[in-house]
Amino acid sequence: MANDNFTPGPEHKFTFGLWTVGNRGRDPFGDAVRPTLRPVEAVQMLAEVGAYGVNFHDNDLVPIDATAHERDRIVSQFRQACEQHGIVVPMATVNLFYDAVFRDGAFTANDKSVRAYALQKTMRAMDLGAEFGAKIFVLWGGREGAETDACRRPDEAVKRLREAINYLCEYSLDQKYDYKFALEAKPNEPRADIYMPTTGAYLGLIATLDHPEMVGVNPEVAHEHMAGLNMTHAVAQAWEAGKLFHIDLNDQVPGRYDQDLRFGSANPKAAFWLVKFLEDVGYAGPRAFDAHAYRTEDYEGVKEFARGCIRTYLILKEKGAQWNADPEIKALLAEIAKTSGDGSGAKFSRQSATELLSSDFDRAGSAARGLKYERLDQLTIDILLGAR
Ligand code: GCO
Ligand code: MN
Ligand code: MN
Repeated sequence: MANDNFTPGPEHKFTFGLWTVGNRGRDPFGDAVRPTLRPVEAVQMLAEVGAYGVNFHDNDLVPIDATAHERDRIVSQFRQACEQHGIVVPMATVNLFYDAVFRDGAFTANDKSVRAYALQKTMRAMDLGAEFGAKIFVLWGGREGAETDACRRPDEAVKRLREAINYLCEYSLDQKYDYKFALEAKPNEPRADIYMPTTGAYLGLIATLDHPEMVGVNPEVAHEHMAGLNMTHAVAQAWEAGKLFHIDLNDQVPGRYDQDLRFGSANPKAAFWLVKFLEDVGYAGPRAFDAHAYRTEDYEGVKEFARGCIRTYLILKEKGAQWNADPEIKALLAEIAKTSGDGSGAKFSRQSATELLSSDFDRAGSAARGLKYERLDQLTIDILLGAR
């Protein structure tokens, strides 16, 4: 491979949340290790590393207790920074997890005044995102869960969640914001259990909403890996359903705390299949990195981290193109294609069922044939390790 020019462009739509490069390394065992990075400084840094856009929670930009006057000043400074550095805001979201008021959940909390406040806060966050032209609104229900199921019947939580999303869809329509909502699942952390633990669970909920066409998903690598699942399969199901409205890229070793590692740094092979899938199908939405730098880093290290996310994506994209063009891989895929058919034979009719029922199959012959997936996978590894 001659090309070492992995330069990001606007066509790649690489974005970072303010909370990602602005993460100060605080964890349950230790305090911040990096000074505060102001939103305007984050925008400058993102431009420097080649990002296309920035995403934010309402309170990443505007403190929860800001006055209207402060809000306006912050918004105008931030807008200026975005314009100056050519950074766009494709996605906005709302923080429904940090403040103590959300300790029992937001849309699913037992206290109806908390549920109403969560709606109000989200509508205001939608107003804020719309001011910056955001068309995607992510909802991550980090606190929508439980430590003990004594607190409420879980089906009541599902009903409350549905009601809230329906309300917010109507608000978006009423305000002509043209938002697409992207629901982000996570199995646990910060709650012991979160109600919508996987992307698949949200896909099930979406079908029951008043405006399913306005709502899709925001799968995150780390969240599917925390549940021990295959991220690419979750993404593929969402894509096939027309529901892949956004994606959060990072990395995570299963069975650990929420690590938010640099994209592709823990499971490069899984990251490869994911990037290859997104590129093969032509996913055109933002590629959002929702990760943060190691706690060992200063802001130079944070830039290394951000550049690394982008670089790994672009390397894997090139590896995917190499995989698709590899003559031996192509020959193996052609062999698979010989017996795979196009699926149309499976359409039911009385006649096709009669024919199928009276068919003879070479069961033993089919079962005896080696499928050569070992060779196919080793070729993949050779490509990934640079031996091909
Ligand atoms: C997490 C989540 C968040 C959300 C963000 C957007 O595990 O903390 O991934 O980073 O993506 O809050 O709503
Ligand atoms: Mn996460
Ligand atoms: Mn996320």
